[in-house]
Amino acid sequence: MTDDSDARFQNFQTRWDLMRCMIDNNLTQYIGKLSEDCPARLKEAIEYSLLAPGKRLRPLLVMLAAQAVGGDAKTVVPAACAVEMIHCYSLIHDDLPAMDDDDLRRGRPTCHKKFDEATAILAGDALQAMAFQILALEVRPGACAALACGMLAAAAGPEMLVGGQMDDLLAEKNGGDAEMLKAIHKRKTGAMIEVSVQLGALIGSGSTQRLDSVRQYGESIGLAFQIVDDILDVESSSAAMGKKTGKDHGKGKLTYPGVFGLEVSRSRAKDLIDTATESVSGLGEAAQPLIDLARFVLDRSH
Ligand code: GRG
Repeated sequence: MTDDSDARFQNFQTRWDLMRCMIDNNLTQYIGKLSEDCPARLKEAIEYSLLAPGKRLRPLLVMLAAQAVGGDAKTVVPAACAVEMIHCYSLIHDDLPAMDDDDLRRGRPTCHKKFDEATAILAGDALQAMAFQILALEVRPGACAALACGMLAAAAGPEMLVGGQMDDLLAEKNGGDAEMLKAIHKRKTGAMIEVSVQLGALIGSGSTQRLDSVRQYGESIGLAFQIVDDILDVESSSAAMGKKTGKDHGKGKLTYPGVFGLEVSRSRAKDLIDTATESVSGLGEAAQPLIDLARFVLDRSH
């Protein structure tokens, strides 16, 4: 890296840390607002999983996309929290014995290990409902809130996140080809990343006009993120990732390195990051943090 890009990356890291802090404070407040009607054990499980040290990549995307279209990142914090809640619910449910059966998440015992399976299922269910409540009540104007709810529901629903997860589980048993692999990645991982930037652009600009300018970016980094995740599962350690690694191959999971090999996977991830970068270059300086984030997705080690 040159001195200039080094300094820019430092700035980007600082901006990410500040935004992560803002998100964590708001997530803490949402949990704090739950009344005594929410059983203490459920609240504890929600707090345990939601405030665990995740990267907060999707909330960051919501906030940076808002800024890229000329909006104020603070106005999209509720939507950023809603997206993190859906993401967190999906991780809790994915870790259950009926799905990926994992013991470790974000460097800690998974929710069902710390509590029990029923509590983990309910914590995930609760987080999903909380996300839509926040969008419906805190995004203004009401028409924008309705559109945001519809977009998040579509990304998290049976055709995208849930459908991608279903096909992922089926492919473990029945196998699949390159087309199936891409369709799983697009829905299981890509959809939530794509909707994050779209919500940021929608709520940040107050209109649907800028959605297309960030949609291609979201789609490209969503796919790149999953390819890099597959590569890290082969190359990284559990300590660095905060979750068990090296298990995709053993479980017969359909992965990019498994289908295309590591070399092709690395080169495909790089091409996608280049496409993401080009797709927002027309937005000018305001989109530079999105470009820096795309670089992080490619070079990340966890
Ligand atoms: C249960 C409906 C349902 C869906 C589960 C999220 C998911 C779908 C599966 C998790 C397994 C996995 C490896 C998914 C692909 C990549 C991914 C989403 C990784 C986790 O996201 P990060 O790295 O996690 O952003 P943190 O903890 O940093 O938030």
